[in-house]
Amino acid sequence: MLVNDWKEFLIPYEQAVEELKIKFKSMRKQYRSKKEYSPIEFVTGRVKEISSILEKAKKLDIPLNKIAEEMEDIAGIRIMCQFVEDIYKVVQLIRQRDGKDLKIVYEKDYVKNKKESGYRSYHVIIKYPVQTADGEVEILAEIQIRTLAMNFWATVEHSLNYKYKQSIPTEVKERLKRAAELAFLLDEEMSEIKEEIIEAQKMFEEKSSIISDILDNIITLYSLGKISESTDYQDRFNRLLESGDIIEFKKLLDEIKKKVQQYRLEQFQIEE
Ligand code: 0O2
Ligand code: 0O2
Repeated sequence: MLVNDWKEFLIPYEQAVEELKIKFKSMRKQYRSKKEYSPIEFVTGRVKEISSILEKAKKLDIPLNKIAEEMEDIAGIRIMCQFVEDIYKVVQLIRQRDGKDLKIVYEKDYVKNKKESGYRSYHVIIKYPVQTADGEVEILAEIQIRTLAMNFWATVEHSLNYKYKQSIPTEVKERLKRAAELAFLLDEEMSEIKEEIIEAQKMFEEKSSIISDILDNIITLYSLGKISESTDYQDRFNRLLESGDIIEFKKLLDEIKKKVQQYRLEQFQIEE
C-alpha cells in the first residue's frame, strides 16, 4: 500500500478512536456530575502506527488485504481504573451497549488468567460502525481495561520489549514477572481499603467544590459593590485555608450565600 492509501485506510480507525474516547470520558463525567464514584479513572486511545501494523501482520502471518478483518487492535482504547473490581464494572458498562452503538466480538480476561509475561488486563474486542463520507464502515477495535498498577507494569514492560526487540534477558524477565505479582498485590491491598480511599477522595472533591463556590460568591459580593465585606470574607477564607475543616468552610459558604442573596434582593427592589 502507498502512503496515501494507508492514510485513507486509517481514517475510520482515527474517527472510531476519537468517538470511543469521548464516549468513555463522558461516562466518567456523568458519574462525577452525579457526585458518584466513577469506575473509570482516565481514558486514552491511539491508532496503531503503520510500522507496528506491518510488524504485527508479519508476525501473525496476516496478508495485507486481510488486515482490516484480522487485526483487532488497529484502533485501541485503554480505560484505567483505580481498583480491580472497577474493571468488571466497566466491562458490564460495555456489555450494556452491546448491540446498540457497538458489538462485542469476544472478551479476554487476562486479569484472572495472566499471560506468561505477567501481563494483566481485560480485553474486549468490538465491532464499531463509523459513518464516513462514503457510507458506513464497520471496524474492529480493542478496548483494554486495567488498573493503574497494571498499566504502570505494562508500560514499563512494553518499553523494555521495545529496547530488547522482544527478547528480554531471562533475569530481567524473571524480575518483571515478580514485579507483576507485586503490582497485583498492591491492587489487592488497595481493594482492602477501597471504602476508605473513596471516602477520602469524596471529601477532597467536596472541599474543592465548596472552596470554588466560596470564591465565586466573594467575587459576586465585590461586583455588587460590597468591597469591604468582600475583603473581610476573603481574610476569613484565607485564615480557614490554614487550619479550617470542611464544616467551617461549609458554614462560611452558607453565610456568604445568604449575604449575596440579601444584596441581590435589595438591588432588585431598588431597580423596581
Ligand atoms: P485532564 O483534565 O487533562 O485529565 P486528545 O487531547 O484527545 O488528543 P487524549 O486522549 O485526551 O488526547 O490524551 P492522552 O495523552 O491520550 O491522555 C488522555 C487523558 O488521560 C488525559 O486527560 C490525561 O491527563 C490522562 N492521563 C494520562 N496519563 C495519566 C495518568 O497517569 N494518570 C491520570 N490520572 N491521568 C492520566 P484528559 O482527558 O485530557 O483530561
Ligand atoms: P501494542 O504496541 O501495545 O499495540 P499475542 O500474539 O497473543 O501475544 P494478540 O493476539 O495481539 O497478542 O492479542 P493480545 O494478547 O490480546 O494482545 C493485544 C495487545 O495487548 C498487545 O498489542 C499489547 O498492547 C497488549 N499486550 C498483550 N500482552 C502483553 C504483554 O505481555 N505485555 C504488554 N506490555 N502488553 C501486552 P501489541 O500489538 O502486542 O502491542
